[in-house]
Amino acid sequence: MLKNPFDTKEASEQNHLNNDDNLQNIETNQPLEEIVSEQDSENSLDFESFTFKKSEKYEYTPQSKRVRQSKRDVENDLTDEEYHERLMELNTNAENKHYVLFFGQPASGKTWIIGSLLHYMKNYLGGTVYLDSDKSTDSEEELFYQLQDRFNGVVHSEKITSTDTKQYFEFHISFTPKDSSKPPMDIIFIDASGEHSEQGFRNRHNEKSGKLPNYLTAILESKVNTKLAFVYDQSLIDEKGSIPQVNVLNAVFTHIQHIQLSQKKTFPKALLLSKADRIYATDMAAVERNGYDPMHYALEKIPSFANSFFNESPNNKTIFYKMGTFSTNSDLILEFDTECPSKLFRWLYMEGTGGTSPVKEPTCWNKFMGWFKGESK
Ligand SMILES: Nc1nc2c(ncn2[C@@H]2O[C@H](COP(=O)(O)OP(=O)(O)OP(=O)(O)O)[C@@H](O)[C@H]2O)c(=O)[nH]1
Ligand SMILES: [Mg+2]
Repeated sequence: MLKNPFDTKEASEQNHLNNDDNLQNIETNQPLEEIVSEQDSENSLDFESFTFKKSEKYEYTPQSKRVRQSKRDVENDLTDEEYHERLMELNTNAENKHYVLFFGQPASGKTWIIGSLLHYMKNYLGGTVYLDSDKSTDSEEELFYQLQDRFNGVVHSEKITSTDTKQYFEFHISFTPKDSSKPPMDIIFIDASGEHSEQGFRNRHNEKSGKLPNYLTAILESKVNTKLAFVYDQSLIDEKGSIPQVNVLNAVFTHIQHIQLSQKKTFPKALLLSKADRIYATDMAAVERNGYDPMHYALEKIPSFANSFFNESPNNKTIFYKMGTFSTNSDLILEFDTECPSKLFRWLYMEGTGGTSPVKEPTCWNKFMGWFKGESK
């Protein structure tokens, strides 16, 4: 059995104990080998074929009895052996796994964007959507419900805080479209702290810097389908002593280029201009100057990143990402807007399925009628 690199030592020991428990007779608590030998003497059946149950090489533990991890601890990098095991785990059934990685500075809005996608998928997207709890840690399940509550406007829901730098989160979401002719999809959203993106930028005073944490490179180097979202928040001010936001994005982009070149693959990419409600409220002149085009806006604001990003491929997308109306009092969403989450999800699904749309697309006639009635989309 593959060892889970995120498995703590105690958890593995506990797991082992559970396995031994499985070998006990539930009613008598008598070890199975004793029962087998008793039965063996009673009748002359050959029990040799049953001995695999006690074999040290193969001990099956049902999913329901495995010890659930509390979190994905990434305080230290994976060792070479753990990295190798993680790659093997990722590469198993890789073609059916769709990872989505979010990069960007702390507080740029990554966790909230993931929250908005999850809220859209659970509440507005036609089909069955659930978090696969068998593949989740306790922290992931907690954050999943915290995000749901926050977007559902539950009054005493906990606030979403800055993502912990000592762990990262995988949301394993299973999506089965209502229309059975459309393929189901397992999407795994990765929420990492902004500090882990910053780590990509070389700082001579920090020996860990200059490369991405290796739990992220394992995903990038594996054979799973991976899509990347770069998050840029124009409302964040580069503070003295901190790494400028555009340098973080450039550093991550460069690491991605190296992986792409060495492995001869290209990841689909999107640039999300986050907190677009704030862009519209405070930077409308620039939006107008750029003809409401997010690509031109990005080229004006962060030319060094945007040039490379858009020149890499015409398929690289960008969007002013808005998720609704925020309260001026606190980070409370007053009204949810499905437009951007639905566009982002549509892009993810279509990239993952080779062009199938997750929803019933309007016909030319419907589009015309919508336009006739004054609808913009
Ligand atoms: N107005 C507005 N505020 C937003 C939006 N998205 C996020 N925020 C606020 O921005 C802050 C940071 O958002 P997060 O999603 O936690 O940022 P992050 O990139 O995950 O940050 P780290 O986890 O520290 O890397 C939160 O206080 C949110 O309330 C948005 O679309 N509009
Ligand atoms: Mg976060």
